Amino acid sequence: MSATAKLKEQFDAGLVTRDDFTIDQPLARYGDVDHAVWTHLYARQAALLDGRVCDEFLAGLAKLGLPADRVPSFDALNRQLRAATGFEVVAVPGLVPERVFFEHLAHRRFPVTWWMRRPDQLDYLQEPDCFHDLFGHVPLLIDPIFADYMQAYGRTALACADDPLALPLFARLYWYTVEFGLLRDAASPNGVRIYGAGIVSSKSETLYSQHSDSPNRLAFSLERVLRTRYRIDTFQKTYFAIDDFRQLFDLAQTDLRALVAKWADAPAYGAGDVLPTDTVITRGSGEGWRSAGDI
Ligand code: HBI
Ligand code: FE
Repeated sequence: MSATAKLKEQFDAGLVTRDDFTIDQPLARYGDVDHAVWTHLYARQAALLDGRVCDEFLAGLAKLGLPADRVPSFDALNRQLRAATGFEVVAVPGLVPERVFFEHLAHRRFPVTWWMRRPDQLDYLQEPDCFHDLFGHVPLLIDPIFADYMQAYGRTALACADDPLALPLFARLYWYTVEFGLLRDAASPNGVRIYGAGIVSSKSETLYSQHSDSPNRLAFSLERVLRTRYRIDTFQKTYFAIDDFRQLFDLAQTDLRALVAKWADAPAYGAGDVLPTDTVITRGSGEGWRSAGDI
């Protein structure tokens, strides 16, 4: 559903959306089913992530104090978040236009979809819902280094938001770090731990990204990621693993604009490609991959 159609749906539902696409979180609209879906997903992921997700996520989750048994109030969690890194969560109807998204990140605001998925969407939904955004993304915004990266990413992407050739490269960087990033950890299965929100909020991708023989796991390289297509309809064919969050912060200090301009019209690599120059942590079998559909 397009952002405009979603806005109309929200307007028709009596939810007034401001110019920056934010709304007041309609706490009264959460029913017992919404709270039950949150409770189920929270319990499932919290149990699964222990020992698989990075320490910074668990520390952030503990510090945020997200309730396990009901959809959280954004105002309540913003008190912890603001005090920690100056970030705050703002409620939105769903995916917002890129420029709006970058503008919020540049000002330490993270857009969180207000509605919860239905019970029949527990294992997959295309558009991020409140659980994906809040449980998947927000605990890491408590980490000062990760928060700095998110703001630096937003600022640079905003500066390039009018360049249609640059946008896909910023989307790839976000996809292979914030959404599906891994951390190198020799003591963990396949030498990786999880930090990307798209993995953290998904039972099946939590298991697949760390344990499956199918995907490639490669050491993160900024220029490689800027040139690599990705999947939005299946598990990732390739995951990129950073050494630590300082590596993300440092890349945001490089001249990202110049790098994006350098590669903006270069041919992109396929989502499952492995190059001779790659540092391969594990080379995937490719089992179950679909050829068409790389974004
Ligand atoms: N809007 N609400 C919302 N959440 C996102 O994650 C989001 C978005 N709009 C655009 C967008 N992400 C992409 O541009 C990023 O993935 C780069
Ligand atoms: Fe997300």
